[in-house]
Amino acid sequence: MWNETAEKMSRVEMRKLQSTRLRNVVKHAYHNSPFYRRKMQEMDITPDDIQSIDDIVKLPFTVKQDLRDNYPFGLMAVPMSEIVRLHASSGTTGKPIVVGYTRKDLAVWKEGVSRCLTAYGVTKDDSIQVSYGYGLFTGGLGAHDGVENIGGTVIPMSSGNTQKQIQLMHDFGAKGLACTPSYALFLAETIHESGIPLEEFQLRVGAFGAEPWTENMRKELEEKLHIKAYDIYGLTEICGPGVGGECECQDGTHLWEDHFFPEIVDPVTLQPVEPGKQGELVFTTLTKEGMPMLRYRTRDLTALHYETCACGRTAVRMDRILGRSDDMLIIRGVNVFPSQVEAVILELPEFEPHYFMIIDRVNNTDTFLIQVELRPDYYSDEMNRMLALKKKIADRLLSVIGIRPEIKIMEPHSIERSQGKAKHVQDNRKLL
Ligand code: DLL
Repeated sequence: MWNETAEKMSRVEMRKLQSTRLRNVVKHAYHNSPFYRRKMQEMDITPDDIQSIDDIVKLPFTVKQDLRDNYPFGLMAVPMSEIVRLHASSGTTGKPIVVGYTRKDLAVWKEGVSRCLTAYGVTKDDSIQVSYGYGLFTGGLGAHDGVENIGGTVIPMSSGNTQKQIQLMHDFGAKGLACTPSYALFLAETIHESGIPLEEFQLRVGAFGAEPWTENMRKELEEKLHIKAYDIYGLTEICGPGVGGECECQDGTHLWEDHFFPEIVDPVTLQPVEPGKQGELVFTTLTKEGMPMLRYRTRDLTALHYETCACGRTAVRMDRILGRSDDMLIIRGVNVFPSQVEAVILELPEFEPHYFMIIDRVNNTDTFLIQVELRPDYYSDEMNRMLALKKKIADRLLSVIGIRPEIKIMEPHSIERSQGKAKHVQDNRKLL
């Protein structure tokens, strides 16, 4: 373990540490962030009302719009002279959100990524190809710093230039690959097409995140690349990749809760839900200086488990992210997450893991089309066989998500490959 004390702390000790740190961060936010002071005054609370981690429920929530409203630097709680790095996330609409980090914030962030890498079995003897985008996106630089921090060798590729990625991964003998799962899939496909035998690569670990992915996608990547594929989770507002990561047990994503305190709340009532139950993930940064976040609503839907993991870590484990509440589609009244569609497509051997969903409204009725590529060995000129395959996938989707989509079987390679976060949905209804 990278930090055994923190990763294996007893739950009682952890609550104590979290209580001390919460008191400090609330004082810091109250005294140094006009935004939080106003919010707390509106709720008629002062830092004295926060004595232990149990008092966290008294604090106000923070949402993405608060960051937008205070663009660019309104939420900084230190003078700008203390900020050594800025990152930003554009989202699809409106102004970007901007996050500033002090030197200490960067150290905590690096530590989070280092804990993840160590949990995957990566050591200072390994080289890791970082194929997350570098720049304002936190993926590239975040993963980069984590690799350097454990003394490993970084290959700072950033995303894109896929042929060169393959060549250098091969020539430099990268042991690990850090990128989005969808880009990893594209890289796997490109390796296969290059004709270079997989045995000539030394890859054995993937650090995949930045977008929802399923267990079936994990299997696919592990088989196609002959690696162990691990989850890494994070978001710009909290620090970037390394808020948590999986361990060798691949049984939930450990969250580094000595720095980032997680809660699960009901997204409608905002009341806490019981451990193990699904809801919206909310984070409070316990040690952040530059831009502390109190009860930040991530919109990510998941559940938390507090039992000690088989690896010995006590750090809370998070289920795979089902999706974001704002990514949930309501089609003919049925709630559909793209991750559910992905799980079905990947469990059927006839189909490639490449799909695109188009939702529209015709004559006041929602239409739901899924384009999916067929594996070349299943291609046939016989109409009946193609119809049977369409029926098979539509039936399976009906039983899992409760709605029957129209299926369009696509030629190999016709669906656009992603080099960063994949885009799987086009909802034309939003344009109406
Ligand atoms: O995606 C940070 C990151 C970079 C994480 C590289 C992991 C690896 P944002 O662009 O702010 O930051 O997007 C954050 O992406 O709220 C989730 O919805 C989603 N997300 C991130 N990691 C995962 C994951 C980065 N492992 C948003 N599984 C989050 C599912 C994830 N969704």
